[in-house]
Amino acid sequence: MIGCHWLGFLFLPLLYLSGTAAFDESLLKKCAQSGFCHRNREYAKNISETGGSYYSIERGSVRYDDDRHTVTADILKRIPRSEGGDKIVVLPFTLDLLNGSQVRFTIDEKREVDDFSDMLTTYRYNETSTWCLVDPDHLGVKHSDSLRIKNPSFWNKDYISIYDVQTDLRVVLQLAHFSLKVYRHENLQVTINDRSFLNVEHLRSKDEQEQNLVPEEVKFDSFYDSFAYASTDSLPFGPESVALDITFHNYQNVYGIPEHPDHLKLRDTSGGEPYRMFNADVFEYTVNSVMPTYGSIPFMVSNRPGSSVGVFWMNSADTWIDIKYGELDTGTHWISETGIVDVILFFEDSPLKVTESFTNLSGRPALPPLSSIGYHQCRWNYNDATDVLTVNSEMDKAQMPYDFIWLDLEYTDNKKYFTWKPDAFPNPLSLLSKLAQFGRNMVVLIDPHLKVNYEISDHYEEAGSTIKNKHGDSFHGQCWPGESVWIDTFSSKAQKLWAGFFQTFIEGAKNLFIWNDMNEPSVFDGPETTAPKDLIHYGNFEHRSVHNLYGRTFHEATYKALIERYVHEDKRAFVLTRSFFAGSQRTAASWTGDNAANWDYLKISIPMILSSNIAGMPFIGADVGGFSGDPQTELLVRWYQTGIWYPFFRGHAHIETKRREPYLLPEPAKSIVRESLKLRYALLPTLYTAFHDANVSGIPIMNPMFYVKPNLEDVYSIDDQFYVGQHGILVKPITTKNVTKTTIYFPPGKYYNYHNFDAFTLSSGDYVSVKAELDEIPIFLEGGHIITRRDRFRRSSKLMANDPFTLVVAPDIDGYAQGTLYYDDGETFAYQRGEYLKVEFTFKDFKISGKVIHMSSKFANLSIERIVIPKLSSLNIKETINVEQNNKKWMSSVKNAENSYVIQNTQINLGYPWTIQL
Ligand code: MIG
Repeated sequence: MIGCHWLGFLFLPLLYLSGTAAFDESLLKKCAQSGFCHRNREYAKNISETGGSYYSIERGSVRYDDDRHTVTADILKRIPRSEGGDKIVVLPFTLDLLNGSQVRFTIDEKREVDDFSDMLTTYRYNETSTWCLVDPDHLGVKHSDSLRIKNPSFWNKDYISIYDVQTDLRVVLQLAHFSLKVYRHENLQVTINDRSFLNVEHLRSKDEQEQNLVPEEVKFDSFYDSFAYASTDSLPFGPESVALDITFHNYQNVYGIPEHPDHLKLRDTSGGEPYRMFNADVFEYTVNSVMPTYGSIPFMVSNRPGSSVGVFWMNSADTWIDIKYGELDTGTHWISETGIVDVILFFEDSPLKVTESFTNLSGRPALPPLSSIGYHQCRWNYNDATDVLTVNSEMDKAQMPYDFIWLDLEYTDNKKYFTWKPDAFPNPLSLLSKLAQFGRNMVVLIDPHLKVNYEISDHYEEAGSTIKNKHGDSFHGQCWPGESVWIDTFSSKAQKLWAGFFQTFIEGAKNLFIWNDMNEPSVFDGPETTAPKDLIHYGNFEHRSVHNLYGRTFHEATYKALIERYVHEDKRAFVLTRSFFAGSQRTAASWTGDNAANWDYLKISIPMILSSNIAGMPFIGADVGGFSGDPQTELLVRWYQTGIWYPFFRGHAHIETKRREPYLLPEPAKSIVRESLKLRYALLPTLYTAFHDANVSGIPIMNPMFYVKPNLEDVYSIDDQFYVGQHGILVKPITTKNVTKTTIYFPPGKYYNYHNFDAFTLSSGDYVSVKAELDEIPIFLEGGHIITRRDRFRRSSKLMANDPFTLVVAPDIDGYAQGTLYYDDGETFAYQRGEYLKVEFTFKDFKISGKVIHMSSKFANLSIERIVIPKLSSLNIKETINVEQNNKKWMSSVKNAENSYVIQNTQINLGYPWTIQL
């Protein structure tokens, strides 16, 4: 076996050199090779045939807690025995109604033995929710007055019903054959255990295996892992999966559960592989597949006109999900290797509300530094300080704005994090201060694997704060530095140590931020290129229980460390993480990992990013250009035209690729990309407002069509076009080679071509053919919105800080438009103390006006320099026009352009109300 591992390790670097995009799928398990996945699929198949039922609620155990409005009970699992009598396993169950519109239930196992292992706690890991929920003890306000529990004499009945008067939500718990049904407005939405797939593999010893199976169960790989790379897994608890089915009634689609390289609308998995959530290092992952990638958020959304539901499966173990679309209903089957069942169901009017409620519980995305939504220039690797400064000045020469330059792996001295390659980077502080002069920042890579025998790893091993192997010794494995140990960021001691190293790392630099790569974690000689599942974390639980959560604990430790480092400056931190889990949005940005320079990866980047956006993790992007391989010029141009819409926008390239910084492009490609970069920068105010919206309500930054038009069934499967924030910017980037036109689906309404204000109106939704030469990005403004721009070219976002704004008004059919602008210092947490500006703009009855929602004097003098308004049939503007503000009136000149008027040099102060009557 060891030999096999080493072979894998030796071949890996070769794999990285290969030019063709392909992931070696034999490295990862298929469901049929995964013990618990296979067992549960078989169980589901068999139970569907036999109609067997082994789970019921014991009536006498039901309690209702008046104060907490929690129902608790025991689910009994009955295993028929050949010698007669049933073996009974007790599964404690809880049911809560949260905020009137969320239903939480948990199923645990009462384990009779408490000394099953010397090394491990015996109970099932139940803390995933503590990580997932911002405030696990106070899940929002419960409408205590509006709750009614029906059938208080439930012991005579077959069911218990809980009803919330305010939200008209009814939860019905069936006792004899355990099931849970949720009705909203008396309309059945969701059933749990509709198909009887509930399966809790309770604790048993290998010797007792036979007596502990129900007839529909199979034994495959219960105590041994036959997958070649995983056969050393000791499986100390044997089989212990949890699984159940969730049926969405009258819903014909499901979305979410990132991250998979697949369409936005999830596929029917019957007859194929289930979607898997298992954070893994998947170089050149397979496009259009259900394979797992670097991050996972076990949150799913389903939508139909007028109502939406969400499912949050709070389990951080290896998890598979089967999906079956029926004629009316959608069935899902959730299978986790271990842990408990801990689920929150969401019931709302729209998908936007579902994501909002989800992030209310799981945390809102951080408001990042404004600069971090500018352009990031990265490459594996910028070789030395001169290289960095050359890229910096070439970008300037080419008039291409950017904000961050990145250093990948090779800046370190022998892959020892917190060190620098001495000859290449003799004076990092001076390099960083040079960049600071241009308002620019640097990100450097720091990973969770620490080379053995150097200062940092020694500290960790001495402190006992590395991940342990099954014998309780520090785990050693192979990664970039060779033999390495892994920081165990489940321990607060490990986190504190981490923060300490950042305090002294390039002391004095204020523009240094961090990239956490390889935190799935990637272990070259480990099973499925990750950590063995029987490693042990602080708290004495197996890695198996927390695998998908580990990456998050690491990037959070980094985030905290940066916050501490910059505490005097009160600075926000920027951390990029490759691995993520539910809750990662609170502290980090992410990207879709190792894609390749071909059109398939460009195309798939859009649904991948949309899926993360609806799952509360909006600050995400894909490597522009494609990580591995050399993009052709056309592809690179189209990728920039797409990338400017990614919430996280970074050009990146593999170490074996040719240089491809955008200034190296030949003309006209170079100028086209320059224009794209400038467009991104011009739209920063609108984007930053979308980031603010995400920060306060958790809503997506890049929105699927159905998030903006939830009642329009025509858009439910569209995932190659999207809206930017809630600002009426509709984009369909070109992701196909040799294309000069495309068709876009437009919902009913009035639209303006962003580039020339050509307007058209559709009374019903329709596909419209649109021109898209290489220098054209199809962008449209939907009538009803006012967006904000900054049109002056600067080298970085920081240098735009005092620039005036441009408003673009896009009236709807009724001549109405509205928009908001959020603005703050872009760097510190002062906004949390009220230092920000929020302004609302309205266009109504041919009057444009600005209303101040929140004003901090710091920003009062920012100004609007220009207002663009398309020509409307009944509008005839003269050469000058009156602006009114603060009881003063003055004239502004009006430029008569082809399809629009431009009110120029308006000299409006953003911080006070104003009006212009056209
Ligand atoms: O195993 O640091 O996904 O962006 O350039 C490769 C080198 C390690 C993987 C990341 C990629 C990065 C590369 N890293």
